[in-house]
Amino acid sequence: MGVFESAQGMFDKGASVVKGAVSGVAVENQAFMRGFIRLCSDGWLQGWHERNGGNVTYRMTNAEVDAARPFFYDNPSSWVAMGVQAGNLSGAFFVTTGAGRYLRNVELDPSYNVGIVEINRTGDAWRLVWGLRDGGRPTSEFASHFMNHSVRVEATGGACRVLYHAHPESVIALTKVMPLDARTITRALWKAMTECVILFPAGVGVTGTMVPGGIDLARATSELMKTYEAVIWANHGLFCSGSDFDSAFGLMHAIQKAALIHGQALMMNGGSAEFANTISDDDLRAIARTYNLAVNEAFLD
Ligand code: 2HA
Ligand code: ZN
Repeated sequence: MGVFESAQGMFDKGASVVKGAVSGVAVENQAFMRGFIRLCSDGWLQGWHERNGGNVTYRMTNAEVDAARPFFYDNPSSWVAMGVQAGNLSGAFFVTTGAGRYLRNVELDPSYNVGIVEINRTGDAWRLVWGLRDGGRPTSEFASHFMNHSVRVEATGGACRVLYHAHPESVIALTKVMPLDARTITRALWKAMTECVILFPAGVGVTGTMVPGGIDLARATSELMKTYEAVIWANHGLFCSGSDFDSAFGLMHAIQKAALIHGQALMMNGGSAEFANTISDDDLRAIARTYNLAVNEAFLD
């Protein structure tokens, strides 16, 4: 099929709004949205998204905005103040999951469960330009995502585009039994398997138990995200960043797996973390040297 797909064809593929004179590939079929949808489905299949648990945001490129713009609403929503401000995200466009909507359902009906929001010039309000049909709003954690995009854009020279929050059970379980400090938890995760220090050499940040969707959680996370690519929310879940969907999903997957291994080893070992065979600090240093990693030295003995 050529560039001018028939209106019926677009509906068959799940397109939301087919405007009279619009041409081009429906938003649902554009590569960035397919990547977003796949991450949601993969997270659901991992078991990390009970009910409406978890949320995802993606900062679009200018070319992606241009390709999606013909499908934007003729009348966007009015501006909604976020209560937080970030000058470096002025005019940005984000794909976001919807408050109260289920990641499990994203694949079935993207334009109901996912939206595109535009950020205003002052960087303190959003408006809906696509999707989240029937009165949807961005995720309850949008202020958190927004502040953290601002921090990660700064920390990565603009490379970070994806923030992904999930409820991976082994990570949550670890926060019930371990001291809630980044050094202790990072060391346990690094020592779970040799890949971990390669995947998150800066380590993982940790917050205490906080109100979900609250501004305090947003602020605490964004302070930690200046240093870490991922932050564990005690008794809640994990917040990961990445330059693309694969890296954000991969980081979530790796940290969850490391937490699972650590928890299983503890159980097999009668609750003791004195394992017969572990990864020593010298092993971690050797990996860091070999792979030229900027490992967080403060977390090594
Ligand atoms: O989106 O996971 O933290 C629902 C949540 C809130
Ligand atoms: Zn959550």
